[in-house]
Amino acid sequence: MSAVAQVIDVNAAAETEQELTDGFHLVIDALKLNGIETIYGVPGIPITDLGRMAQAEGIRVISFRHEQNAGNAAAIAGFLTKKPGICLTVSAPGFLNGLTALANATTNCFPMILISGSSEREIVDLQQGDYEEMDQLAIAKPLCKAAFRVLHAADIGIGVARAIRAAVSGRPGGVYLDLPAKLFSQVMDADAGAKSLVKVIDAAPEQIPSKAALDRALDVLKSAKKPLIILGKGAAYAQADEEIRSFIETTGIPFLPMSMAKGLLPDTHPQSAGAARSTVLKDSDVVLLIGARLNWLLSHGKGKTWGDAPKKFIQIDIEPKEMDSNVEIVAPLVGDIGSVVAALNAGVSSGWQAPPASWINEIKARKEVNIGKMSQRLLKNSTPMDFHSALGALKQVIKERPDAILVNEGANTLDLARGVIDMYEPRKRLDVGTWGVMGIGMGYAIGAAVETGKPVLAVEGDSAFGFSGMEVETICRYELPVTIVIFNNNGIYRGLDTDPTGRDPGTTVFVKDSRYDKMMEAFGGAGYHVTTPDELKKAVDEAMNSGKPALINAVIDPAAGSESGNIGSLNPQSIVKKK
Ligand code: ADP
Ligand code: TPW
Ligand code: MG
Repeated sequence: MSAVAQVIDVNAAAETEQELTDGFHLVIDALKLNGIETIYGVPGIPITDLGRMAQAEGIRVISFRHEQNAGNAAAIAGFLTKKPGICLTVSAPGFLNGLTALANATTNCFPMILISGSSEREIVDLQQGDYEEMDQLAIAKPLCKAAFRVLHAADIGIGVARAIRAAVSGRPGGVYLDLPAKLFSQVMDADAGAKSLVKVIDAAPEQIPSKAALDRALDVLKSAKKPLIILGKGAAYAQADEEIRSFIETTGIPFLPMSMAKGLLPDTHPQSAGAARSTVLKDSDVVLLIGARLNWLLSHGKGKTWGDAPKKFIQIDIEPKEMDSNVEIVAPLVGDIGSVVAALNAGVSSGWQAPPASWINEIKARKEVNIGKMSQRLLKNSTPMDFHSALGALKQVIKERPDAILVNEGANTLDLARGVIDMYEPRKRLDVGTWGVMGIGMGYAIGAAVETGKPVLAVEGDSAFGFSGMEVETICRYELPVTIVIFNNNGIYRGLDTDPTGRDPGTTVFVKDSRYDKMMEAFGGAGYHVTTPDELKKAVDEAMNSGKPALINAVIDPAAGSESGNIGSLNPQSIVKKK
């Protein structure tokens, strides 16, 4: 062989031996490098193989029946773990189905990343009608914290890193990552590919306010005669449980948990003002907000709910723009809750004066009256059950199983369960959040079961359940320890509406006496049909002891609920009466 021929031969061998990687593998490697263990999604062009390969590479891939539920699972994974939950969808319609969950995550300050495959850029941008054509990046942008598109395999590492950092740093939220179909089969040298990956260092850096800001806050708090601490879901998210408990117990200040902050300290804690909510909002003089916004859920910090007495607000939040958003914040503490509360703890460690006894006693007296009234209603054994008698049974369930995760949605089913069921541990109550959105139920239940391995009890209005009900198949397929209780009152709020013309069913009612338990049975799970509190308690216990998927259809008096639960006053009223 000539020398020249020999050289060519060697080069050819080197070329075939050169290791290659491609877009598929780089996306998976980038996620794995950053500790992502689970992907929630729905397969299809162009991401079917991405899901398959991710599964083969050891990532857990949970396939749903609808992207919104996969997105909700990812969002709640973010809330529970402080790592972004990943939702993977196909282009246009799949992307849009996931987008509601992304927007909801952003609104609730949960970190998640929606990764969607997309169509040919050249065709999309010329609007030539590609398969599932849509300018997804442009549509996602206003609905999330950040949106990125990766066009070159060599940029996948950077793209994934930016998405992760954007989701969890500062105020957490949703991020969109657009991956065009062509990217997945782009090939590059494996070594260069590996070098292009980025491990995100210190994704959510500690942020500590100045000494001046801390002193200012402590001075205001010290001046209070009737102090109150409000804990929001940001406080639950922060996982600063011990610091928060220590601050509250050292200062002796009463606390009021927002819905998803319940359990940060037990609802049965002597300092809990949960059962005296209206009194403490009205009568307090200094309010310390920890990871709670003064939005509609707190009547924007003003008006009748807050009474006439002058009030001073101190606020701990990672987002500077949150300060003064609704009322003046006299002592802003911009920083991460863990660091800020630790710094406050250092400031109150010696010689802190407990709040005046008159304030503590006022709250105690109000609590006793309200708890007394409530316990009467919980014990009622009426047939059909009303919400309270059914909830009496579930209150007992959570008392006996404080580590179970409670998912809750509906109107009456939500508002009454929130008030009745005491929570004992942090991040165990997951619900409709800032938007009051229906449809989070099964997604949150699946996400919570997958991320924590804990039993999940989903307490669902019959309407609320319908928004994500098909995922009972997913729950059965992955054999998740999820027990669903449907409060079946034949409809939305109540089951009694009629069409005044007599033509159709009323707008808020469903098929009477439906048997949701049969849906679960269709996929191999256990179904129960119960009509009394005792039967309900027994069925839930049996289901939760089994650790297997179960659905309990709990018959509730269709006349028991009120329009929109606790927020009926938000309904606009018509003043024109048609004959
Ligand atoms: P809730 O609905 O329970 O009242 P919100 O969702 O209104 O709670 O408020 C949560 C707040 O917590 C948001 O303003 C968010 O910026 C803030 N937050 C989230 N995580 C942290 C954190 N680690 N440190 C400080 N603030 C945080
Ligand atoms: C995405 C409006 C608020 S509550 C609710 C609806 C439809 C259902 C209430 O009926 P349910 O509960 O669940 O049976 P109960 O116990 O009172 O009978 N679409 C979305 N979100 C919301 N919030 C609505 C509609 C709504
Ligand atoms: Mg209902």
